[in-house]
Amino acid sequence: MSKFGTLVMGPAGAGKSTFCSSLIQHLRANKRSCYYVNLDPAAEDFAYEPDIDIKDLISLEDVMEEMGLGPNGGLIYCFEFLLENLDFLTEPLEDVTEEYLIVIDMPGQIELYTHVPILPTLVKSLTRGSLNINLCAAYLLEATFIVDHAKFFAGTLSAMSAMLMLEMPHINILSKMDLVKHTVAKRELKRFIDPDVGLLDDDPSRKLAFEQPGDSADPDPAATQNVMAGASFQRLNRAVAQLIDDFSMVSFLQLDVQDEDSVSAILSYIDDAIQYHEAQEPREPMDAVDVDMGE
Ligand SMILES: Nc1nc2c(ncn2[C@@H]2O[C@H](COP(=O)(O)OP(=O)(O)OP(=O)(O)O)[C@@H](O)[C@H]2O)c(=O)[nH]1
Ligand SMILES: [Mg+2]
Repeated sequence: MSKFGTLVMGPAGAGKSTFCSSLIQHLRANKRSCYYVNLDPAAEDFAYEPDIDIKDLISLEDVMEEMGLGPNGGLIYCFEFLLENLDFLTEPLEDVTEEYLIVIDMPGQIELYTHVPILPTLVKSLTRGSLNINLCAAYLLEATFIVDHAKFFAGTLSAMSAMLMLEMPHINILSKMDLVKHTVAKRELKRFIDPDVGLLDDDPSRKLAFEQPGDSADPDPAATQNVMAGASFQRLNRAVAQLIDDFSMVSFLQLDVQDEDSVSAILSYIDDAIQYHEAQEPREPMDAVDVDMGE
């Protein structure tokens, strides 16, 4: 029996929990079963009650109080504790059947995705062994990041870092599109959907020091005036952006949680990535709809 799921990740406040709720709402409206797992030990309020909540194992508040740790160290402690007590997560998941979509809501601390090897271990235990869940990562980045082009590339890099670290099917999502769709032209938006390095040159908020009159064609990044003017930093930024652009490693889907079609489109990408529909039993038309046959 196969199992299917999505791991919803991204920086703090990117809209992960909101996306999980709208995904669950959409699944329910379409008579699909879903199994909601909260792995954020600091999360308090839920639109839908989680089927598994890490807080029943360990809460960030208790860890911070008892271990004298801050929020980030506390979170790492919670995940290490979860890895030592994986049965808490894996045992209930054993019974989840193939028609379910397992929706896993992750915390927003970025170091979890980039610095520490906790997540790859967790993902391996979910995707291999007896559970063998077909899992797709959904990495959310806030659309408002596009206001500052360098910040957008930094966010893109964090998405890429998670993608390379986890080695699993992965989609990137620009969330909160409602906040930018009336201010950014469609043509301009396209350059963020498939990130284009030229964005760094066009950023009105950051004038490129290299392009000041009198600069030589190939300035020395180590020269004091270039370092002081931020020119070396700009050059590094551009090299990193060029790498993302050259390899077409990252592209984004657009999410507007208020728009049912947008949530539905993202779900279809997830379904494709995990081959959800291929594993479902064909249903008789009569199963799907209750038909009143009359007397
Ligand atoms: N305008 C708008 N606001 C949103 C959207 N999605 C989330 N928000 C708001 O953004 C804030 C953060 O949303 P969450 O869903 O809690 O984000 P999160 O990624 O789960 O946050 P953490 O778990 O704390 O990392 C909340 O105030 C939401 O109401 C969206 O699509 N549009
Ligand atoms: Mg959340």
